[in-house]
Amino acid sequence: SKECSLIGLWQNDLGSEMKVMGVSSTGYFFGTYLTSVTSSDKPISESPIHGSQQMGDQEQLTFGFTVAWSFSDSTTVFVGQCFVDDKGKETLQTMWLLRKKADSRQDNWKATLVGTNVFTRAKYKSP
Ligand code: B9F
Repeated sequence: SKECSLIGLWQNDLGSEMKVMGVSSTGYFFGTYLTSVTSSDKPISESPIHGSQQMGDQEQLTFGFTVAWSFSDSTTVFVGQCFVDDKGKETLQTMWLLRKKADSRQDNWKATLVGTNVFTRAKYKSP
């Protein structure tokens, strides 16, 4: 059937990789996120993700998760929905908000970025 599970390795349109390692009976899930892009000088490293998914309709489930970047002081939240096409191909349509650390309250207005990402399943690559 056309069920969607978040568990596994996903790659988005930027080339970032998300690995969902487990989903609990309450819909809590966790894993790691390796972004392909950054704009800081610091090297990129894997960051933990923590999320929540609806446990009902597995075909078009909605979810959200947070990435607290391990290599910077910013945080991104994603919300999305899984869609499965006729051939069983799963896509995750998401929107994200990235909160940068503002140095002062006067800089608060420019501290949030917004965007979209589409994720599809990736093959596991050996390290
Ligand atoms: O690039 C971000 C970062 C934070 C402080 C310096 C660099 C952290 C990684 C964010 C990755 C985003 C994209 N990757 C992805 O898969 S999350 C949404 C996009 N989807 C740049 C300067 C200050 C803030 C951002 Fe920074």
